[in-house]
Parts: sequence; structure tokens; C-alpha cells
Amino acid sequence: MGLSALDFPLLNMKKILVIQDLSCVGRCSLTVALPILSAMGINCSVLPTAVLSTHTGFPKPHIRSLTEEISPICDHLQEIGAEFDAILIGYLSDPQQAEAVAEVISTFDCPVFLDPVMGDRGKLYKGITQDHVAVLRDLAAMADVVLPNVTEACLLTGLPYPEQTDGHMLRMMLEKLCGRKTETVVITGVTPAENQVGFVGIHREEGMFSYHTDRRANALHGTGDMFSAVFAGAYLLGRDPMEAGELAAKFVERVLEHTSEATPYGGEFETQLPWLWEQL
Ligand code: PXL
Repeated sequence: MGLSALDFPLLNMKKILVIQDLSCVGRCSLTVALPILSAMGINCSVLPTAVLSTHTGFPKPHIRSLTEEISPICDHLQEIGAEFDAILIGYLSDPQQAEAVAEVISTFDCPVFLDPVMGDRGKLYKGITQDHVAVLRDLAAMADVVLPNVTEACLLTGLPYPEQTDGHMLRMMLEKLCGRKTETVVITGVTPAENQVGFVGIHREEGMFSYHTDRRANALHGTGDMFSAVFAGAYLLGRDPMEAGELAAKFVERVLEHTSEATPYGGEFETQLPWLWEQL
């Protein structure tokens, strides 16, 4: 008899620690990762890197970095004996946070998923500096799974951003990013043809894999964060990287399809959570 998601509470529920910002308005980061991972039957704990009134796609957000809070929070979690099956890292609000985040990684000995949030469509997000790029390169080398978009893969590998991705360049980036610690890399937002979009990935033992579909709409804010949350959740529930990527890509496609208007408020993922639950 197959297991359904309803059986998870009876088994050993998976636990993940998500480290990224809390943007009060504008779906992204924790406000998408937390509901998505909960809907997948995963116990999601959070470590906010910053509080922002909105994500940086809105004009002039109020930003409070929580860099100083990361170590004391980590110490207390260690004191109470907290354990996690995985850590998912997303947006850091300043490069100084990387050191504290590296300390969290070494405290909780578990697989690390890194979405190196820095930019999209060839441009850095507001406030992301070259120092930020440099520390994320170091952090990427400490992660088991790295989930950049094409822009971020170029920044991590030092290659120029291409308007149209080509297979040779993607393979080069995947091989460069797959390292001693990093066993899986998935580059999202690849465009094998003008009206196509998808991902390419590499697993150290199993080699390359890819997925693409017709491009339905332009990207929306927060869809990268949705992809990484679904991907990490599915991987944690035992899916292989290709299956995890396909589920994450299909979830994002559904969000794009069901979002009435492209605004900085982001993709209307809430209505797609029941579908996600049914896939598990
Ligand atoms: O979705 C990526 C992201 C996450 N967090 C913040 C952002 C962005 C992209 O702009 O500004 C605060």
C-alpha cells in the first residue's frame, strides 16, 4: 500500500531550518518557503536574516539586518538540542551574514541547500554588491545542493550573462559549481529556445538532467524562492534531483498560470498548495 502525505505525522516528520529574510509585504523568501514546506508535511523552522517592509522590488523598503542575531539564535537552538534534516539558505541582506550562516552550517550537521539569491535577468538585485557575490561563492562551496538561476550561476562562476543560454556554457557552469562538497547543482530559468524555459542540473554520480516546457508568462517576483522551497522539500522526502526539479518547475508553472496580474506582490501560489500536497 502506498503512503500518502497524510501518513507523515505518524512517521518521523522531516525537519528543515530555512535561513532567509522576512519581507512583510510581497511574496518571497520566508513568506513563501514556510507555507510551501508546511504544505509538504515538513516541519519548517526559520532563522530570519533580515526584516524588510517589502522585498527590494518595491521602492525604498525599510530594512533591518539581523546579522547580529544569527549567532545568539544559533547558540540557543544548539543549547536546546534542536536538530534538522536539512538547512535551506536564501536571501542574505548583507555580505557580513555569510560568516554567521557558515557557523550555523557547521553547528547543525545536515545537508545544506543554497539558493544564492543575488539577481535575475542579468542584473543584480538592489543592494547586492560585489562583496556579496564573493561571499556567496564561498558559501556555495559549502553547500550540498546549489540552486542558482542563470544570472546567479554566471556570477558564481565569473562567466558573462548570455541573453540565450547554450548547452556548452550551461555544462561548463554546472561542472564548475559541482565540487568536493556540492553533489547537486540545478540552474533555473534556462531558455533552450525563445519560447521555452526550464532547468538543467547535474548530480555528481548520476550526471546531467534537464527539463523544459513552453514559456507561459514572464517571471514573477518570488518564483525562484518557490522553486527552491519545493525542490528542497521534495528532495528531503526522498525524490531524486530530477523529480524534485520537475515538481518544483511544475509548481512554479501553475503559479504563473493562476496569477491574475504580474505585480511586485508576487505569484499567487496559495491556491496551488492543495495541488502540491496531492503530488506527495
Ligand atoms: O526573491 C528574491 C528576494 C528575496 N528577498 C528579498 C528580495 C528578493 C528579490 O528581489 O528583495 C528581500
